[in-house]
Amino acid sequence: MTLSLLRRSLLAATAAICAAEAMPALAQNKVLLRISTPAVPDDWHGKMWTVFKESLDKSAPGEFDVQINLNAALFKQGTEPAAMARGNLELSSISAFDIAKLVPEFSIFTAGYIIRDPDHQQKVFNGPIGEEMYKGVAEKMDVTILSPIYLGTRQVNLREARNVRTPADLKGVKLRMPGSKEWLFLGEALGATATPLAFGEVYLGLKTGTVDGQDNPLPTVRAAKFYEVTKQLVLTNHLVDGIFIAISNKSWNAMSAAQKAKVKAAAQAAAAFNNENRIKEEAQIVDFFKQQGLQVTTPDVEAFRKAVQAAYAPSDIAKSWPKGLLERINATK
Ligand code: KDO
Repeated sequence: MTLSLLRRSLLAATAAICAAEAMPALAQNKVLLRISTPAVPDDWHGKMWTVFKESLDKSAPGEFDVQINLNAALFKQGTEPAAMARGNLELSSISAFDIAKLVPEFSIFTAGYIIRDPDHQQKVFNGPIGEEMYKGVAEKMDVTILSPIYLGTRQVNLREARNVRTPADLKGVKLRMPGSKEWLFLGEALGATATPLAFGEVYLGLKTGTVDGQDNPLPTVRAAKFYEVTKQLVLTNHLVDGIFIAISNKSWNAMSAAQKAKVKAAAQAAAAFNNENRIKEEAQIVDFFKQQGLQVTTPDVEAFRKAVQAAYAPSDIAKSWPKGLLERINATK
C-alpha cells in the first residue's frame, strides 16, 4: 500500500468511528420523556399524548425522545408519582387522588359535587387557586404541573339494572373504585360498598361479577368497553374529574427556558385536544349507550348531592382543607 493510500484509508476509518460515536451521542443528547398512564388507546387522554409528541416534534425537531406507554404498561395506576420521584419516569397524568396522598389539602378536588362543570374546573385550576395548590405539589412531590385535563364527569355504571333514586338505593352494591382512601370514601359517600380495583381489572371484574358496578366518565365507559359488561348508567354527575399533566422536577429543572416553553405548549395542546373532544363526546354519548341496550336513568341528583356533602363535611378528609378554600372555589365564576 502506498503512503497516500494508507493515509486515505486511515482517514476513512477515523471518520467512520467518529460517525458511529456521534450517533449514540446525538441520541443521548435528546431529552428523554417517558410517559406512563393507565389510559386506554381509544380514550381522549390516551390519544392526547400523541398530540403532545407531535407538537414537540414540530416545535423542537430531534430535541426530545417522547416515549408513550398506555394501558399502565410501564407503571401501575397510582404508582407514577413515586416512579417520577425515583427518576424512572418523566411524565404522567396524575389524579387529584394521587396528589392528595402527599398533599392532603388537594383532597378537596376528590370530593363529590364541589367542581360544578368543566368550565368551572378550568377556571379554578388555571387561576390563583390552581397556582397556589400547584406550588404545594411542586414542593411536596417534586413534580411540576403543566396543565389540568378534564377527565370527564363521573357516573355510576351497573352490571345489573336497578331502581336508583337516592344513595339508599345503592346500599350493598359493590362499587369498584380505584384503590386509595379518598376514592373509597367517595364510593361510600354515594351509598355503595366501595371495592378497590385497578382500572385495568375493571372489565373482567364486571364481567365475572367480582363487582356490581363502577364509576367513570362516559367517554371512558365507551373507550374501555365497560358497556359490554354492564346494563345501566345512573347519571349521578358526582365528580367533575380532573387529572394533571405533571413532569418530574429533575427533568424539568434540567431544561433550558426555551425547552420548558415548548414542553408547556405541547402539554397545553394535548389538554385542549382532550378537553374539546371529551366535552363534545359527553354531549351526545348517551344515545350510543342506549343503542347498545343500556338503561340510562337519572336519579334524584339533589339527594345524592346532599348525602355526599353531608358525608364529607365532618370527615377527616375535609379537616385538611385550608380555611376558606371551599368558599373560594364556590365563588370562582
Ligand atoms: C379509574 O381508575 O377509574 C380512573 O378513571 C381514575 C383516574 O384518576 C385515572 O387514573 C383513569 O382511571 C385512567 O387514566 C384510565 O382512564
